Amino acid sequence: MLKKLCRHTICLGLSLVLFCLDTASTQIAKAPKKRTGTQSEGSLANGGCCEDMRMLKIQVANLTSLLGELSRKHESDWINIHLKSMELENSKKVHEDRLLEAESKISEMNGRLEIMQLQAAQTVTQTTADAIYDCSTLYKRNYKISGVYKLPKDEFLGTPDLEVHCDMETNGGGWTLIQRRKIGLTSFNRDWKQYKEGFGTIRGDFWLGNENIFRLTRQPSVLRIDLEDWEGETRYAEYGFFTISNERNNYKLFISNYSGNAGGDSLRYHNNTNFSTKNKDNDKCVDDCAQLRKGGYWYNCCTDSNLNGVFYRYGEHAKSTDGITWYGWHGSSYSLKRVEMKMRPQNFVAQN
Ligand SMILES: [Ca+2]
Repeated sequence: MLKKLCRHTICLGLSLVLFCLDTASTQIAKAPKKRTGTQSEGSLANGGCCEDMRMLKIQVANLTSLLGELSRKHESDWINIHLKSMELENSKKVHEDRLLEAESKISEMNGRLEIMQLQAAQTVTQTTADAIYDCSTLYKRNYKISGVYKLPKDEFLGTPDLEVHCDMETNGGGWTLIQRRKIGLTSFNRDWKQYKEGFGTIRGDFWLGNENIFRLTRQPSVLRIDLEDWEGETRYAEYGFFTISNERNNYKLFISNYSGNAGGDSLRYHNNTNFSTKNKDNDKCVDDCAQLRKGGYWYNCCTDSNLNGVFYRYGEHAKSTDGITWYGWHGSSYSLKRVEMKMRPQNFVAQN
């Protein structure tokens, strides 16, 4: 019938051709519908269980998709947390780097200053005949910046060269430091030989050495002790007369003429006593004070101050009697944060 109709359309116009094509496409479209109908009739013939099966399959598919969604959400939450922690870690590192950079710049500047001071001190000795005996001599030569200097070897006095730390500011300046506690990494529980020769680092914590101190006190000297506690308060004690004897007399201490605001003269108790270390008990006690107080010092029986004791940090500083103590200010079990012992000649005159 289609063929017949199409034969007629050859003689008809273009509009009838279109009609023919339209009819044909309708016929073609109908064909698959018929096939589908036949198939579904076949499936229905299998009974009602298939409907349950279909529902179950749908439920399983739904649950699977729900599980997938949950797992994706979980994963994305975890990734977010991980990213945030990485972000925090990075910003912490940036801050740390900046801090390190600042610290290294400061230390570099300090290093340059120290080199300039050393060069200046060396130049002085090359151009003058007078010995550079201590920091007060340097001060008189117009070196008024606090820091590390090198005292040159002196053939006439028979003294070796020596690195010293000069305080050119406190109460007129000109001070040669003989001891400092401020960082706490250097142990002061040392033997006789180490206390004799000196130990530690001149830029940090150190003991200048009993032999050097003895040499420096051969001219009439003043001793000054600067103290700082963990609250940032400072005190000082000054002795208008200070000297120590030689090694044969156990570097015995002589001090007098106290002045200051340190709450009391906590070095007087140690006046006229020998120096003791952990391997040399020269104290006035049946006990071994150097062993008990863990330092080298002019121990009596045993202490009213223990400036070479154990460095305790904040929080640990008020528990032991072997700390860096000054009884007149904070008692027998408060370890100080910072100490400087320094000396200069009695005839020192501060300049403006
Ligand atoms: Ca003893």
